[in-house]
Amino acid sequence: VVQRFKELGIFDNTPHQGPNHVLVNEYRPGKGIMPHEDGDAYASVVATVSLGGGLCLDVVPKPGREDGDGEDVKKEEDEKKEKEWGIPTRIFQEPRSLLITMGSAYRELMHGISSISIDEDLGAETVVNWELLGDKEKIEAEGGRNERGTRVSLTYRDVLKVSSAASKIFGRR
Ligand SMILES: O=C(O)CCC(=O)C(=O)O
Repeated sequence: VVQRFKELGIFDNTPHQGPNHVLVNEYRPGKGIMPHEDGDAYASVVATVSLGGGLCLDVVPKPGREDGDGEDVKKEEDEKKEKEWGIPTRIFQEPRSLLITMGSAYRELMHGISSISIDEDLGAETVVNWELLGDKEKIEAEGGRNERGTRVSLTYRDVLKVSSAASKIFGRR
């Protein structure tokens, strides 16, 4: 996998020019993860390999800063960008697919997975990567539904600060 990343140049511009961290997550049907951002500990590139079942990744805006009354206040500029990007949206993560999240998609948006067993209403209007899917026919045959199986995701990242204790043990920085 890492060799393929190199060929594709995914991590060419990150400090270690390759992933030094991989997180394995398992999602059984009905299990998800709250919308979040991945933060500053990593370079702003994530490569996600999906195995097993497919599911939708929800892509949502970051909340605005709160004003004194606890109301969300958003910059007009942010709202304009979100409109232009069609946010909120969904990315269907097919089995054996690779999703690369980088740049403003990494820094300016949040992602999460709904805790549901079936993704519904899947189609060109509601899934941003619809045209890129390898097997949309399968979803179409199910009437725009995806019954989730167990999905295992591998998320590869470049951790910016590798501790010197770890580098003594693993012999790498
Ligand atoms: O499994 C995924 O595709 C998302 C994982 C995730 O959001 C994370 O590890 O931060």
